[in-house]
Amino acid sequence: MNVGIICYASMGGSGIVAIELGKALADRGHQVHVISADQPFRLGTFHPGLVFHQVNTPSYPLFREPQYVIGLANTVVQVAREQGLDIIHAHYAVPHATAAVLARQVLDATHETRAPRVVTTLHGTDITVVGADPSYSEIVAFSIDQSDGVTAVSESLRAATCRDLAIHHPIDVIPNFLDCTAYRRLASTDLRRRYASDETRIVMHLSNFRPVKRIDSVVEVFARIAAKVPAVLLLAGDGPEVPTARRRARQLGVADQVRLLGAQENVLPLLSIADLFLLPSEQESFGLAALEAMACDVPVVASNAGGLPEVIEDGVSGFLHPVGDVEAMSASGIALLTDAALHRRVGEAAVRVVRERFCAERIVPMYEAHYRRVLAS
Ligand code: GMT
Repeated sequence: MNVGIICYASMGGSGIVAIELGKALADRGHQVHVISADQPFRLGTFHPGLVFHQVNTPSYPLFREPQYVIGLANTVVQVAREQGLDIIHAHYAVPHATAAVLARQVLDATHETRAPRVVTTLHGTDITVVGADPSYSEIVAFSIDQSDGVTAVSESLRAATCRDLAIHHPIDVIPNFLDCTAYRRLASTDLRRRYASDETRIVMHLSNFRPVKRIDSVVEVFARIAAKVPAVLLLAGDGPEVPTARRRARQLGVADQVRLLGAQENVLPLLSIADLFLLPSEQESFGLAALEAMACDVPVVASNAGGLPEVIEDGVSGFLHPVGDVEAMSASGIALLTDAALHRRVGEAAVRVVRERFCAERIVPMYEAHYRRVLAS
């Protein structure tokens, strides 16, 4: 198949999933055209079968705002015509589903070729935060309903979409995935020594530092852990809540034990030196960062929000606690860092879950089957 993938270039799970799907589809013999405002995060170097098309949004003195939806839909029309796309796959509904539906309408109207079918994958905040906002909800709901196929990354997100946006279109749940041949704990003693002595435990958090991630809870849980166990906190990623992390670490007297690493393209070496991963988010439709940690044998302590219980089984492959319950989260963290048998058992269960349920070879065929169903309809 010839697939156009629309995604965000910025840091965030939806872009990562879109690019990993593009690479996996290309490896399976499909032609893949990635359409984005910029070279997406983690696209990396040349990948056979995968071509990147940049969206232009020319400015004009009259406009105070960039006309991104028009530029994106226009690029999709051009790529679809030149490349004969079968599928336009929009990752993150806002505004990608809208641009994809508009592009299909343009191609339908001109009758030059069979217009491609539109598949929209819902990732989380495109529904729960942005899409459900009354300023956008009518157009977001319309664009999802007008898609030929709709997928969501968890059952929880599927339910939230039907509830919050009154979507009528059937939604297939296709979970996020990892390239399990690459995602495994690396031997990285030298890197570990850079951050921690032999007795010091490494606690990690990785995100785009948005308010939904509850960065204050990350630092509060860490401070409670550090009061009992020698530990450092590695914070990877970037976003508006970075100053919150700095401020809270200073207030709690743990600033010297917190390292801000900034945006990182390759997180595998970092996850490979971690002993514990914290994800106390307010909302999380899936929690790709937790899955990445689990694949690297790192036990996760998270909130039981959204789709996280579909990824982590509480007490078996990680620990889940109510949003904001920093006391319970730190107790689980301390237990994991002081009980080697528990740490081993949870880490092994986490790796097993990833390998049994969330590897590319299991999930990518679900997308291919979804595309085939949509093309046949
Ligand atoms: O966390 C974000 O705000 C970014 C957002 C995105 O666009 O990448 O993340 C969402 O999509 C990821 C990939 O499907 C999921 O793993 C994240 O759980 C989800 N984030 C939220 O629901 C908050």
